[in-house]
Amino acid sequence: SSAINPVELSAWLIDCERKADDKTHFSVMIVDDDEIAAEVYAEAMREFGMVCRVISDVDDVIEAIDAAPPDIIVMDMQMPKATGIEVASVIRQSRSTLATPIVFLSAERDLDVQFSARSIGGDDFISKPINAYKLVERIRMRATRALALRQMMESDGLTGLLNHARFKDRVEKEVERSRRTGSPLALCLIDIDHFKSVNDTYGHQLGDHVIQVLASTLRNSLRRTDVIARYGGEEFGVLLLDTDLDQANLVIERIRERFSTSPIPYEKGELSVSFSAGVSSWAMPRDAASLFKTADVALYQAKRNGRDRVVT
Ligand code: GH3
Ligand code: MG
Ligand code: MG
Ligand code: MG
Repeated sequence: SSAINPVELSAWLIDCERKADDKTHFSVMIVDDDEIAAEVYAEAMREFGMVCRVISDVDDVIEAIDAAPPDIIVMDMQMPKATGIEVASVIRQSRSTLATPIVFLSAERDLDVQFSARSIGGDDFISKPINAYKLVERIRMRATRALALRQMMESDGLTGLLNHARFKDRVEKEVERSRRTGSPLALCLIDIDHFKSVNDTYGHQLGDHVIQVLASTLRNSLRRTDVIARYGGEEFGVLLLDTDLDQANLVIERIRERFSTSPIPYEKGELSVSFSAGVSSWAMPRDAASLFKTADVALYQAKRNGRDRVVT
């Protein structure tokens, strides 16, 4: 994996900010004891398509965040039960909100207070009063940046797919969910066949290109709700929601057929590549670990049986 170049990163972030629509669907939480004033800001945000909640009692903040984690938090400084800085410090302690941007909104002009707001991890400090639309713009920029960063942290650099760690998290979450709802879930592990010889014969660059082609084949063939990841070097993971083993087998088989019969053009000709896949469904195993184990065994069997096939 390559290191992040700070210059490229900031150029890319600026680009993201430019591309962001006027109508964005960020979810914003405003924490402010002055509910009436906060609602004025909230209304302006809603006009721009944001989903906005006002929490006026600091005792409700953590519960509200757990119920629906916001993309960004706007925090008043002076509140009767606790200061905004105190509430923010608590929010910063939880792993799930560690990176959620917190924008302080305050009439406080004391530089020391502004400094402590920054030092506990505040992302911005905005002085009240501020025009509601100016506030919306500041919030939109902060949230866009934070979402773009998060997306980059969670995705694989070569393909833009989810990376290994995030994929495992998602599978665990979805297994939990389907355990509750009873809806089926299928996991598929895909490994490109004889990829070493692709690299050896055609070079690493074309190897990388093959990985990208398979990534877009998967993206174009699956539903938006399905979860696709680059699981390892030339290995992919696919989580099919609301899909049982038979359906998953059909879906992956169709993709296998399409991929292995569509040679990949390159400057000197065409290159035929295939993959093997192992599929498991959650109805058999009881947790994410055994879901992975079963799919892995099936993949191994697909390789043993001659590759270019799907085994359930
Ligand atoms: P098999 O059919 O048994 O899977 O054979 P294989 O050659 O694909 O074997 P294996 O899965 O063990 O080898 C994977 C190879 O993929 C090894 C590694 O050099 C190569 N590889 C891993 N990541 C990348 C990558 O990001 N780019 C390129 N070009 N090659 C990669
Ligand atoms: Mg206040
Ligand atoms: Mg492999
Ligand atoms: Mg391989």
